Amino acid sequence: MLLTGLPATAGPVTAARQLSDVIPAPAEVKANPKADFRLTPFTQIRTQPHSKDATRIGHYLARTLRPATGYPLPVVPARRQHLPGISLLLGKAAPRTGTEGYQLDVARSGVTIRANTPAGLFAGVQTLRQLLPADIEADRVQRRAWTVPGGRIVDYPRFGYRGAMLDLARHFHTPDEIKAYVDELAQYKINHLHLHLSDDQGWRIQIDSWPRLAPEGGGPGTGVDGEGGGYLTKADYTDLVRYAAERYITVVPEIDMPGHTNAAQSVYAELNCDGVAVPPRTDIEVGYSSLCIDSEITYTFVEDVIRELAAMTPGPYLHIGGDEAHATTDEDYATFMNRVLPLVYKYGKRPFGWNEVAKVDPPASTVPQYWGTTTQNADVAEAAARGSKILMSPANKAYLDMKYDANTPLGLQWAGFIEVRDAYEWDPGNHLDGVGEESVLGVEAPLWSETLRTLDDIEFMAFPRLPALAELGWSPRATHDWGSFSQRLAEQGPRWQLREVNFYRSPQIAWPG
Ligand code: TNX
Repeated sequence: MLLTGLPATAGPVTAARQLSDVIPAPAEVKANPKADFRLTPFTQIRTQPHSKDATRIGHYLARTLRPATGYPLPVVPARRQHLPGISLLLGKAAPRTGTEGYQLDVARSGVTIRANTPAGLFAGVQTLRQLLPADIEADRVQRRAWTVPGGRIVDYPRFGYRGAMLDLARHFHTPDEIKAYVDELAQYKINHLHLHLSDDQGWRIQIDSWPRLAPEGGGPGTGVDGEGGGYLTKADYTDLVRYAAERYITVVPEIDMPGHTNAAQSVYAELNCDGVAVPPRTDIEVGYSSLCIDSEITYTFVEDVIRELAAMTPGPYLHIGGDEAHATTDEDYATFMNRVLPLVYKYGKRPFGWNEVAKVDPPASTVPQYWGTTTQNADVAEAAARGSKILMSPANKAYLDMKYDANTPLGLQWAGFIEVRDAYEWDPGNHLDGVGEESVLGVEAPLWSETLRTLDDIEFMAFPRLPALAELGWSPRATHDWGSFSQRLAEQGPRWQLREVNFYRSPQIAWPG
């Protein structure tokens, strides 16, 4: 296509953006083709006066836009009289934008993002970023026009919880790798990062009252095939929590129990019923380990871990796992959970558990996370009927560690192959019998690490499926449309390339170029 008024040296011209070309799809879009805005070397970023949050978000936006534009984009307090620019304002947003939404107005004279909260402002900034041409993601100056399509977006999420999970236990992923993932999550309006911090193959978080847990249970040689050693110190964890919070992402820590506990039981003999430490394991079998249900030291251990984890976690949730406890009898499982759930409340947190936790009739504020592959689960339906909110992660739709197809080099396939379209074509509010829209807390995309080593591996499994799940969590049901989604997704490809994010070139998507 021909763009007039461009310098002859303009870089590659990609198709003009439409106001609706955003993932996740915005709730309300009203395009006005006569109102396009163009960034110039004189554009200012103007933020809500006296708001530290707005200023920080302004600098985040400036840092995002400077490398490719080469423009200075100063961040200044918004005043009455001003030149064209991008304004980030708190307050006076449409009430339906709630606590995470925003309203974005694009006119020739400027872009204005209004939100009732900093989280909403940040979400609006992610939308603005996607509305600019893909070249905006380049790390060097691109000589071209930087046009934002005109009109108005009013946007807000369908579900309050939109999550991604990383398994640090099977292979440890470093804080820098986790941060790189967080940066990507933020762009798709994911607002929770669930960290699976312990499992049979590794213990990945420092616990002071059990000082050998992490250095030994997470030391060199731990992890699948002995290749995933490492753990987070408390300082690492606290820094990660802060980094995520600056991107409006809440960390949800998980200690998996009473099964998936071989690593802890290999370090501390007293956690075993016979008082003998089990050997460390580096294979990928599941369901063989169990804490000793009848021993008091088990509950001392669990309380110490929960207390320390709660103290370093500002977010409201703490995940206690509870899946695949095949080496624990049903009776013991109930005994264990009925002692441990109150401990989570005691330290001020709301428990999450994999859906097996629903078997013990937990309090309604406990959140079962559904990971089954069918559309029926009586225990979860009963929990919903008692008032529980359910987190939806059906393994045959939402598991990012499932292979795309038979040729995918990484991943597992026990829940089937999951191509992009499979990840997209389901309705979280109408997936499980007896669990309707109002019983759904949100959607989470778990990524288990049995086969993953590097950040490249993580990215290859997450992209392009993660944006599909992000859209199911954020966008209104009425926007759901594979044709539209697959086109919008195609346009993310060049952005990932420019950001050096690895992704699977799904044959279902017409990637440009
Ligand atoms: C099942 S999902 C598990 C994990 C594995 C995963 C691999 C769940 C709650 N438990 O222990 O890592 O499958 O896909």
